[in-house]
Amino acid sequence: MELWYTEFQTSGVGITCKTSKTYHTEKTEYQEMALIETEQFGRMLVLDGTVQTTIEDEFVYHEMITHVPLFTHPNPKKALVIGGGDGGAIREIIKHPSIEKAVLVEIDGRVVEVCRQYLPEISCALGDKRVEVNIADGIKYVQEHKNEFDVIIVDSTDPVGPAVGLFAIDFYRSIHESLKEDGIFVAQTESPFFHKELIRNVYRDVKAVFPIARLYTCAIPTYPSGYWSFTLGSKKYDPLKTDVTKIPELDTRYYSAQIHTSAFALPKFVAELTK
Ligand code: AG3
Repeated sequence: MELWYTEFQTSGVGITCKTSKTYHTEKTEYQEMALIETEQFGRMLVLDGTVQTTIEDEFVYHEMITHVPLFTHPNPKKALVIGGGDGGAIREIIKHPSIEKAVLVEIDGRVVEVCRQYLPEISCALGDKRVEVNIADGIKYVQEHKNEFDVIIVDSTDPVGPAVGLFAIDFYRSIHESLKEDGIFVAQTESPFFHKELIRNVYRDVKAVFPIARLYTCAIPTYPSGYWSFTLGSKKYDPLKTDVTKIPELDTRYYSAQIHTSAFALPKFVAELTK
């Protein structure tokens, strides 16, 4: 018998993957979690019915949420990831030799534990000596850590349930205070096809808090519509002014010096969301 898993991305669209194994299911204190084997994308982490990451396409998201801000900053030493319990963003951050400390603040400790067990390719850097893992509320954490980070990355789930507060202007204000005077912030901000209002609102709020706000996109097949966005807020450095000739060759498969700039070239219907 064939077994297929569907995420209903909107009331009228879903993505369906053939699965061969369920490694783990659990109802944690915060959400429902499943770790399954899919034929097309390999092992897949699902939280509250939404695909979070898969072995085959995770590199796109994790490279794009990290290297764009980290190469926009001339010398990032201390980075914070809020959410991102799978460890993929942390793995990319520690590829930067200037990084002295990478802090992960994930609210659900079970996500970290299950990803350590079943997704070692993604979670592999969580034990690195430059990495600190905190199981805590990211909103409180930034309120309690002022003027501390060069880069803050918000690697959240969709803006429902535990992540709602991570898409709010008050949170962006706290992030602004938690960054040093030349710090940079990036958040994942959903699909330009399916979540236009959200992108518009986040961009407007980030622009109200940071002198520089930018939207960039990439292709991620397992996320709604396959086309994804990130919103960046910066106190000083503009990613469009990065001297990309200075970006060294990194061990990446999506991000490159050329992509650093081209990711900000938006189709007209997406650029519209920033006006
Ligand atoms: N966090 C963003 C996942 C959003 C996907 N949404 C959905 N499938 N409806 C990814 C976590 C990876 N570190």
